[in-house]
Amino acid sequence: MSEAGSTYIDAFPAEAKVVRAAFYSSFLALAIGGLFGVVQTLHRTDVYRFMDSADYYTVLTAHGVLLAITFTIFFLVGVFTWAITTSLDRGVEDIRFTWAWYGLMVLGTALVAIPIFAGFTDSIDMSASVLFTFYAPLQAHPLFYLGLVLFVVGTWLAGVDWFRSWLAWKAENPDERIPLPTFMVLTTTLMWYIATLGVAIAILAFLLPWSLGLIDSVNPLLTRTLFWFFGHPVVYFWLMPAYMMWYIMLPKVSGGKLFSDPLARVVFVLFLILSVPTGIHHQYLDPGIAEGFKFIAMTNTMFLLLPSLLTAFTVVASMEHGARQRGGEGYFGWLKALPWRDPVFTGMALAGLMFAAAGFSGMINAGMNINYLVHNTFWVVGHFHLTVGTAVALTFMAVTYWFLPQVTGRALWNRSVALVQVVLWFVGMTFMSNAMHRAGLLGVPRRTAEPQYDGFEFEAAVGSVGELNAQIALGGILLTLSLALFFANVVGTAFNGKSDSLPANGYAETLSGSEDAPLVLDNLKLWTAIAVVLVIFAYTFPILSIVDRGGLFGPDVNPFPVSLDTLPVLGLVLEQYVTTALATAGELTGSIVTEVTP
Ligand code: HAS
Ligand code: CU
Repeated sequence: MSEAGSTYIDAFPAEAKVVRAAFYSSFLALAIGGLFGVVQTLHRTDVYRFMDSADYYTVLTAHGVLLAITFTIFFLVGVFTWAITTSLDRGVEDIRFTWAWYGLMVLGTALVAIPIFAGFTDSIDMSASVLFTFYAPLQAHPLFYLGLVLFVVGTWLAGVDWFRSWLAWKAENPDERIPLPTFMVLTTTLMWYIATLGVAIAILAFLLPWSLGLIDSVNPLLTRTLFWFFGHPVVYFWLMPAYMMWYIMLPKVSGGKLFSDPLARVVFVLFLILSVPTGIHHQYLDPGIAEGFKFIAMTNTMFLLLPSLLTAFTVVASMEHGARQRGGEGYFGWLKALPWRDPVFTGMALAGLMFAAAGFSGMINAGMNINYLVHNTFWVVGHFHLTVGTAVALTFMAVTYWFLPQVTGRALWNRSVALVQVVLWFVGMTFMSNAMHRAGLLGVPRRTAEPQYDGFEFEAAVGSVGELNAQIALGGILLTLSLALFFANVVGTAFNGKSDSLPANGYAETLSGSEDAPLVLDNLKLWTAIAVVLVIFAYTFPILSIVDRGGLFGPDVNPFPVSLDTLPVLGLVLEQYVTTALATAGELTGSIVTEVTP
């Protein structure tokens, strides 16, 4: 680790610039995406509507893509670059390469944004209102897919950069264990490489050629399945950097040490192995995938709870160790000794607390039968605002208060504002996501601009739809206020004077260190091989049977939005239905008559 007293920017000035650029890119996405968030809550709840409901889906796409993809991933590539350079104590091999992958990610984002924003105006003949889950039959302008490809290739090259650093370090330190933060970055990157294969195939083989008009149709179930092959593990791509912070930063700011380095390694290995072969748990309600395959995905998902349960134990144990170092006592009394006035600590602790609730709603989603109750309802939206919207986003905001001085050399503008900000996020999210979960149980649908139907009322056993809407809108407003405070601190810090008395760069030490971890844990090749085998087991047969029945390029499926040409088709389908129904009714009556007539 770098010498005591020096900040990250002192030790690695060139790298600090890239990390800072990545953070600022991430915050820009957070600002725009966050603004769209409050527009949506107010629109859906009918508290304040100023846009056409048809534009809701363009807003939703921008909100989802900017927050779930741009904000999270730009932030995490910054954190990972910091983690690699700090824990290996060496700069990147070639800073031009580092800027190149960052530049590619920026270019990709710009290309994705153009068609999304063009969707707001009719004067530009372009749109990409396909939501964050961009599978067929929704179709976007080719620029959207092209931008996504460049963005993902940028992240792949970032991974190459991190692996290069590690290999160079390993050549000089052949007998040393992989430092824990580097281990976490490498396992996460390997998981990401496997996961993104699904989305790369979906885009390059199907969606991009389809939107370019090179092929007439695609098999929607196939592109959905390839999307979820990536769409589930991407959530761990967001979570694992947040976990990294809970393992290496939270114990330090709690005043203690990480309870167990070996357990942390086990957790990241489990994520590498199990994140991908579970994606079908997003497709329990998709006809065309046999129940058996769904059952396998469910079983894998239940095993995947294990690394998070281990994390809950290890991280809370580390916090307790910190609290006892600070004089905390008793079964629960130690909680009081934690540094609750420190926004970095409090933000992360509240994010963890929320994630405990998020884990429960995740377990409910994961149960095949109970999923039928919540799928496509507002419940799911509640779930992912606790996970990516709090466990991840709040952790990222909290650690920003630690990182900003490290990458700018300036003291944080205002710690009290930071503390209010993280608490406000927690409170806002408590209102919003709790009400979203409850609304989902009443059957209120997700992805809908106007969820209320004419002549139909959702019935609430407790409270009312009005009360739920009020909580959702209130929560959304508190979250927006919280974001405003966050940006005040980011901008205020950027304009603060340089400071000489900043905390040194570094992370938590361990109670039980890498010397206690079996060597096999560092065998990345072995874990990757097992991960690949499990993916082959989980996906080969479902994909073969989807292609077998629906064809590689599918039946002739028209892209949405549906044009009027489809109306005659609908007429034909209806006619078929009626004829078949009449015929069946005729046969049935016939057989009943034969049965009752002796
Ligand atoms: Fe999920 C849907 C199942 C975790 C994100 N999920 C989604 C969607 C998103 C998402 C975005 O099985 C919607 C996608 C869409 O648009 O359709 N999810 C799970 C399960 C987990 C899980 C089993 N999800 C996440 C994470 C996400 C995320 C993490 C983002 C980062 N999810 C599902 C399923 C669906 C789904 C189905 C499909 C639903 C449908 O029908 O559409 C598990 O990984 C959760 C495990 C977590 C735990 C909690 C452990 C507790 C900890 C806290 C420790 C406390 C601390 C603080 C540190 C077991 C680690 C202590 C503080 C003190 C003061 C003491
Ligand atoms: Cu999932």
